[in-house]
Amino acid sequence: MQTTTLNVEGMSCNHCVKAVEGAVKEAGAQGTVDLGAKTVDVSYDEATVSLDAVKAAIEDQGYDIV
Ligand SMILES: [Cu+2]
Repeated sequence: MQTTTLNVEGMSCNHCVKAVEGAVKEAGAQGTVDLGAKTVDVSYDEATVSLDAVKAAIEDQGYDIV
């Protein structure tokens, strides 16, 4: 299991938390948003999930990874 922290701009409320965490989950990973820190802790199995796919899923929701 691989863990990484992404810095994500544009998250402002619980709807954003749900959108981002849901997108990460759909990409096959687990995400935990920290709204105050503007970060997403992502856990994933690098054998089956690519971090690029997780990032793309978040960006597809309209958020920017910085
Ligand atoms: Cu929001």
